[in-house]
Amino acid sequence: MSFRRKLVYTGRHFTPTWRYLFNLRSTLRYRRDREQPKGEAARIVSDLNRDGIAASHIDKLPEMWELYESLKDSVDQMEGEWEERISAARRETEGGEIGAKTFLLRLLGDNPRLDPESIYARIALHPLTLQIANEYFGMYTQLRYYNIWHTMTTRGPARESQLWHYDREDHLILKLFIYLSDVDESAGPFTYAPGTHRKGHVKSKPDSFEEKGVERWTDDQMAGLVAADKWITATGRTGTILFADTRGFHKGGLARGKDRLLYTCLYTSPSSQAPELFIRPEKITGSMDKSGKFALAPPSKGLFG
Ligand SMILES: O=C(O)CCC(=O)C(=O)O
Repeated sequence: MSFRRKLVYTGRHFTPTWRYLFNLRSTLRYRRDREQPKGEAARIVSDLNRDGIAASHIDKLPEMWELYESLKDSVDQMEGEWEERISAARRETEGGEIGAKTFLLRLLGDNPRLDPESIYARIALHPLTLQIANEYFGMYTQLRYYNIWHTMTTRGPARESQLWHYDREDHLILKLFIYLSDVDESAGPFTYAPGTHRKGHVKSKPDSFEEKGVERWTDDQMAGLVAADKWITATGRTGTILFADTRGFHKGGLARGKDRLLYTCLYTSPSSQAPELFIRPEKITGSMDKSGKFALAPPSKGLFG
């Protein structure tokens, strides 16, 4: 890495420069417009700030009931239409190249077309989900992808994101997961080491190993950093809503007994290097509030995003 790239990388990951150099505009605008979250949303933000993860349930967020019902209907229909493809993918789950994540099927494809009117975008851009994301970041955030994940059962050893790791695309990285199936221990629940996010109190990194050039941690290595009885294993019934800052240590998707179905989307700061995983239409149309427009603005290319 050249000296200049190293400097920019450090700036993007050092809180003051990340906020006041790379994301100044979205920080100041958010501070001017901010409305304090209340009730369940405030509780979610507070848990996120402390632990890096917060769980809720759709039953507690009535503002989102209608969208959630539409989401379930769309995904049920898709699962029906995809039956043969799911069976074919199931035969390929074991082995395969590291990186191919053969245990995971993305029902919207790897790069869905960004459609702000689709149920998948409307969930991510809902004023409540965006309020939680923006309040956690303290700035207007951007949406980088959404998808439906069908995680299939596997028998082989844990690999890729089934092993402990952390994401690196930004200083804070917020993922929303909405469970569309009951997720118990046998369905590969998302698992998190609380306090390991950038706002958290755990600042060190245990010894790691490499999986095809990517840094990973075994359970034993992770237990050396955060005791195993403190890990948050996000089991939950259908309708469970999970927000997690995946800059903290996490793993998931090691389903031994039954499949897992969920909706997910990703929010980052405008200056994040995370690639957008959807294909943008030439013009973005649709009725969106200010947070929604910010969330769909093209990623910032330089400073002061
Ligand atoms: O499938 C899971 O639960 C883990 C997901 C994960 O590692 C991620 O979204 O970064």
